[in-house]
Amino acid sequence: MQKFTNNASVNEWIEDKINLVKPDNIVLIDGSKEQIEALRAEACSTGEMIKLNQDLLPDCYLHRTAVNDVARVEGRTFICAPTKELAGPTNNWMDPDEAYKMLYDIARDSYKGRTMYIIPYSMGPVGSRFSKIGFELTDSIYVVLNMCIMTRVGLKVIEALGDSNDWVRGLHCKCAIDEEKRYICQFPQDNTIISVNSGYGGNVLLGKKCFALRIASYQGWKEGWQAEHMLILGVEKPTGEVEYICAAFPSACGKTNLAMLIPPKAYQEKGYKVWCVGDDISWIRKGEDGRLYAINPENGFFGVAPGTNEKSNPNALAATRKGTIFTNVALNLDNNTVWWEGLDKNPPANAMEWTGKPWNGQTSDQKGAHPNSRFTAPAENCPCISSEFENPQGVPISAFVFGGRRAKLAPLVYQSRDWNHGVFVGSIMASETTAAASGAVGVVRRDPMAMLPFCGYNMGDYWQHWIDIGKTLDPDKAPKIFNVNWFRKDDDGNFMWPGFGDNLRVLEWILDRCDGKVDADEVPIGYVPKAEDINREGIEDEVSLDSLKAMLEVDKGLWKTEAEGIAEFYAKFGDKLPKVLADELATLNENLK
Ligand code: GTP
Ligand code: SPV
Ligand code: MN
Repeated sequence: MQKFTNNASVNEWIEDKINLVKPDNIVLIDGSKEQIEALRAEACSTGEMIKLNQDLLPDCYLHRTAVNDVARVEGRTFICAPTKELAGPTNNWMDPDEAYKMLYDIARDSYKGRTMYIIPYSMGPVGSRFSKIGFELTDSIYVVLNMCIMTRVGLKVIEALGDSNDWVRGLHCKCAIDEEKRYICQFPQDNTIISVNSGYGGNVLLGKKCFALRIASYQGWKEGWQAEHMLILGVEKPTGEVEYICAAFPSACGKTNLAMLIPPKAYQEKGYKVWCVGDDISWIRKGEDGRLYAINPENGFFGVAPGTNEKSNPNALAATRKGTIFTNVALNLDNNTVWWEGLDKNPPANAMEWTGKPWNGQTSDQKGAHPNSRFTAPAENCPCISSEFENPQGVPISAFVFGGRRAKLAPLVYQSRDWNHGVFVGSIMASETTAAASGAVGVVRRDPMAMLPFCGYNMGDYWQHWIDIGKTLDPDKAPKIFNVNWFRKDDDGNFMWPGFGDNLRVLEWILDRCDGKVDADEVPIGYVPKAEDINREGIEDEVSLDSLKAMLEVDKGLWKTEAEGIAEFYAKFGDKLPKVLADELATLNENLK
């Protein structure tokens, strides 16, 4: 047997997969600059990547995926647990034995004429008690280079693993990018992920959604911690004190933007700052002082490109100016840089759109960048990266915030009455779908805790896990739980709230509630702010007090209809629905009478 590492379980598994996929060459990724540079050059020589203008965008590259392979495929994502009930009603399920057989048949011999890259990676700072290790085998240089940005890769990871068997096995095979044979399968009981026939981000960067959410959520359930689809940000107050918030919004609903927000002028002048710890995933555990602590298991940002600009998110834009891989954006042929809708008002006239066809920047029916085009940028590039980003202990969380896209119904912000009611608030989240997953866009669907596509076990058990964690927390130390909606629209279809940096005005209210500094009105769904308590300094003209009142309104009629939808959704869970949540729904109905 070949010795790729000093770990027998690793060597044995890799050997087994080599015999299955039959690569021509095998390369262990050591994370060195030299190796990365050689792989970039190789990818450029085959056309897999395009080297961009190195004066304007040093170490930046463009990659185009197949046109049928531009987003996560939820319909082809499976939780392969021993029983269907373990996966629950919101996941696709396949019997593990059948799944392995089907996947091995697809993967067999698929590396012939190709190279196998072995990627040892850590989710979380190497050596932190929060962190977990994985190995991804892939035949894609694009995957290797993205993993080197998104995770901690290299020999130090192998060293940290030692002879432990606690690591996640990941096999990725590009095969022929056949969408009919595309499968993203998680085997939580086996710590295993197999992904075939895709070359797109969330389907193939196995450390991200497959491991850090689907597998890790299952591990957290078994081991007493949580893996959540949450950003982590720190709000630094004028006193210098920093308070941390975790927020869960569905895909393409504003996590990256909130995590990196620039305070409005009035706040900057007072000395407010916002620090980004993470923009997509949180791993959360109780600390010795009884508070909940969170780390960001990732090492970079796989962010939505369209709409990112100097005004909406200058920090994200700055993060993409070096060492970044762009996927499915437009190429400006005049200066060999990239462009996407919403970057600026000057689409390049001499360009190629995201599929590589010539584009003059004008055609209104054709986009330059795909709506789910992305950048993969190193976290260390971000001007507002938190000094705690590498802290192996994580940061203490003061508030959990849930949210989504709701044109109507959900107020700008409301607070839950207590922990269990907060779990209810998360469980009833619903949001309009986005381009982050293939399928219809703009359809409202239930997306509990923004985890619908990412929960690796029965969502009923997941809710119970939230409730159980709450039982272990002293109410004074438990994060307070809120819900926000930046996307409420007026009758003309315009967003009512300016959003982006101005969202800090809402975070200030949230933190003041955590610190017991501000009052609130009790309404049927929880507590809402008094409109006067949301600071409008600097936006008085844009957002009138009446408009703010309208955004905070709770329409009992609409909520009664919503409660019916919740009951219907809950019914799918049968006796897996925690009694606490059934009781909370009954209370909501009572309050709406
Ligand atoms: P994933 O990476 O898919 O998990 O998404 P994300 O939650 O990080 O989403 P992101 O921050 O990239 O936001 C995606 C879209 O939401 C972009 O089109 C933004 O312009 C838009 N957006 C973000 N914040 C706001 C806001 O406060 N108001 C409005 N109206 N739009 C916003
Ligand atoms: C999401 O869809 O929530 C993402 C992008 O963050 S992906 O990694 O493709 O899942
Ligand atoms: Mn995400």
